[in-house]
Amino acid sequence: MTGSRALFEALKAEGVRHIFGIPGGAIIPVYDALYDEHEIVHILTRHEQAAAHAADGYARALGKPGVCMTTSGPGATNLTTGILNAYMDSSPVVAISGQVPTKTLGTDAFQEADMLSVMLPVTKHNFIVHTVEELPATIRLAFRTAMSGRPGPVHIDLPKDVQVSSADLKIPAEITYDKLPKLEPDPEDVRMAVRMMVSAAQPVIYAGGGVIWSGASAELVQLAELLGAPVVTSLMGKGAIPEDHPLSLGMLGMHGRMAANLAVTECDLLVGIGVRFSDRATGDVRHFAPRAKIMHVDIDRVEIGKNVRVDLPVIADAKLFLRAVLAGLRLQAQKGRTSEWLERIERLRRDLSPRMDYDEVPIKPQRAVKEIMEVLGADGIVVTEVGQCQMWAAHFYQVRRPRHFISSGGLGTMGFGFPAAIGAKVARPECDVVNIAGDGSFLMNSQEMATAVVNRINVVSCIFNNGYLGMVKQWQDLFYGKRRSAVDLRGSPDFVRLAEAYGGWGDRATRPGEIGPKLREALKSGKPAILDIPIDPEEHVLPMVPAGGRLDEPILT
Ligand SMILES: Cc1ncc(C[n+]2csc(CCOP(=O)(O)OP(=O)(O)O)c2C)c(N)n1
Repeated sequence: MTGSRALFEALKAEGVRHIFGIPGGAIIPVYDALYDEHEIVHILTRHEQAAAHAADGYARALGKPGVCMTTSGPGATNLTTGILNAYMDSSPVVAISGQVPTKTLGTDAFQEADMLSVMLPVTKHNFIVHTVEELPATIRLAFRTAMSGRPGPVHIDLPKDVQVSSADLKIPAEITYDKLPKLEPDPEDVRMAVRMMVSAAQPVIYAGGGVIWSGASAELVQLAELLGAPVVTSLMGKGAIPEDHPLSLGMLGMHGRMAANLAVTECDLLVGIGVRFSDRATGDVRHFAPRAKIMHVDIDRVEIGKNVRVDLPVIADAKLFLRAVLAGLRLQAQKGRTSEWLERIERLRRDLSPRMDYDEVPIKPQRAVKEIMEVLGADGIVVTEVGQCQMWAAHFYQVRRPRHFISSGGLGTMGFGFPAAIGAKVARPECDVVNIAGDGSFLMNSQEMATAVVNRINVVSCIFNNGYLGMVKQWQDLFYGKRRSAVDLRGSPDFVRLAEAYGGWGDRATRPGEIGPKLREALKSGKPAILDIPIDPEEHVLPMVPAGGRLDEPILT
């Protein structure tokens, strides 16, 4: 068997069904083997960065690894932003790149890039396959690494001579990720956690992407209900609890909901599960949850104590921790909180619930989010680009299921949304997928309209078109005396005609009330679509906690 054939056999043993990529000289033997491969579908993107984002969106929507593949040199380096994006958000992307033959490594051969060095700081782990004999075990190890513990991206460098060499190779048996070992919590930590929860008067749960990756949403809701504790989430945690649940307060942080930020400020116990306590979530750490004991449950020990002081560290899989704690609480016949804290939470929810029913022209973004949310219901998947559009979605959109909100959190990568939406739709074709986009971000990977049209990947990009790099403008307006520097996006194409030029569906909604019906039309069009929504260009994302500010001191107007 050649290395190239072995690669596909090994990928199938990992359950791989889709690959996003672009070929080139150093990976041609693999693409030649692809010619005879009928079980794996290869989706040719128009930029390698988009292939990485598509694999990332695929992984986040499905809960399994997403795969991308490129040639060496520029093809491989084009992956870097997408791989770092996956790393920052703990997404299991496996990236495979061709490499120059082993005997020319280090000679500045044509399209040689030292990918081990490039990928080292942006991956969970990376490999170079030196001989064809190593290949099957390396693929297994790469997928295992991506999926075990805290998920993350892995890069495999595959020299051309390894692709064409033959050997008598044994491909490992098919894997099921559910069987990977999970990290059990220490029973003593569980006992302590139960004790802290029982004695708290005003507990808050802060849930993140770790809850979603461990499949612990049901347990999270049970804990919230049993404990009488509201749940706030990080950006990655959106959907961990249905956001229309009476105990859900939405996202916290810089662009979080006031109710979430105030509950964290007032609580006496904060239970962080699968979260990073990132600076965008905490604001000034000296004033973050100032009255609370902090419990931090994470599968990755390096996260604990990194950003905030922690009273009880627990290194464990979120689902196993939650199950153990639930068992402990039931033994204590925990009946839930006194009504005072829950009444306070209910008041915060009611009094601070954000307004979305604007009917002005130009359209207010809050109204646009409302109409999109009503069309998609609980089953649709929302992906976002980066900027104001993203934060309007994060603040206002109520996500009801895990894996139904996909956004670039840690890296904040403009151009992520559209290819990630393509990946999500490939992973979950039964779901409507909408990319909430800014005009600037969308243009960073708009060439993927070709990928979507050719492969009939019918996602809809709703472009919140404000003619600006809006989030930068917002910072300039608020913190730099309205000195708008290099944020005017004049020169963008007519997005309706752009969609049509690619053979997609395009239309524009200019008045409130038009977005819902036109989005329905787009979803029914049977084509990838763009709905251009000119929005009020002066609108800011508010409330906003300035960088390094206190969660209870937001800018309101
Ligand atoms: C690749 C990349 N370049 C630059 C930035 C810095 N940045 C953050 S938000 C933003 C503006 C985004 O504009 P747009 O996509 O139009 O969305 P809006 O904020 O207007 O909703 C910029 C330039 C970034 N996050 N990513």
